Amino acid sequence: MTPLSDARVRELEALCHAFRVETIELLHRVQTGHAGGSLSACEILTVLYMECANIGPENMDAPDRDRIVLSKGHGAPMLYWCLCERGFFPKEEMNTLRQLGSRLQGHPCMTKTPGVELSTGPLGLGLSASVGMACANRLMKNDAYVFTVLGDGELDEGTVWEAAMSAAKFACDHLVAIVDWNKVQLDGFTNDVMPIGDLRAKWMSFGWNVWECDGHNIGQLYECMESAKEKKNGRPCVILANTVKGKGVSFMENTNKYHGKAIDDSEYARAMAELEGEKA
Ligand SMILES: Cc1ncc(C[n+]2csc(CCOP(=O)(O)OP(=O)(O)O)c2C)c(N)n1
Ligand SMILES: [Mg+2]
Repeated sequence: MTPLSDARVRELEALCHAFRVETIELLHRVQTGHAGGSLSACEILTVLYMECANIGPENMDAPDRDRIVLSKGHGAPMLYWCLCERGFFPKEEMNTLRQLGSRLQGHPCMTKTPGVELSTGPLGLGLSASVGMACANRLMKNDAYVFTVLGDGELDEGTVWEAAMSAAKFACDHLVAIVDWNKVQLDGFTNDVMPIGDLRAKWMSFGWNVWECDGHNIGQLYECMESAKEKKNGRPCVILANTVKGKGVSFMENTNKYHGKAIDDSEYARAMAELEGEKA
């Protein structure tokens, strides 16, 4: 595997910075939406959509396209920025986020929103559906990958582990799960709500290949995703991406306070001053 060039890494970093600014502006303007989990998943979704997954408006109807499932559906704003960037719908439509009648609801809708592979929102469903997609691909002889992005709080759902066992049993080696491992969920720190133990050992014991990386490092994410695609030992793959909830805005980082809270005017001004300062 050839690593991404420095120039491409810098381009994607700039894109992620723009996504962060646009997310804060948008969520402040519409006074709704999940900031923390969107900022945390920014690089994961960007590297998937811009580099590692073979998916775009041009092949959306092709059965052998790769699929991306945002199982932590509340991260929808960041997913929508990536879909805009790939040309699935115009950027102006983002202003309709979470409005009545909009195609861009608070959680992704596969029947309304172009590019969305699975409707999500209720946590714990995405991996099961992804196992089904991976098995169907094999039956249909599609050499395609399914990438599924999960939250770490989402791992408290028992269905995730049922799906993990099934993926191993059915030898889904074209399935790549990515855990947005920010250590925080809606109600507080993940370890306080439900201690998850040794996450790496847990996935390995469920029969998965495991990678771990800095989930805000474009180059590392790319290398893990490409290695997972190349690995063919009959086991599904998981990438434990160490992230920071609210990444990029200091007072939103490492807290559940901005999980789903509307951004007020003074928070908006502080966040923008920080983000703009970073760019300069
Ligand atoms: C089945 C289910 N239970 C509860 C919720 C409410 N809820 C939405 S997000 C969330 C926390 C998710 O935490 P995590 O998976 O860590 O996401 P992130 O930190 O990336 O935002 C909860 C409990 C839900 N969407 N679905
Ligand atoms: Mg979390």
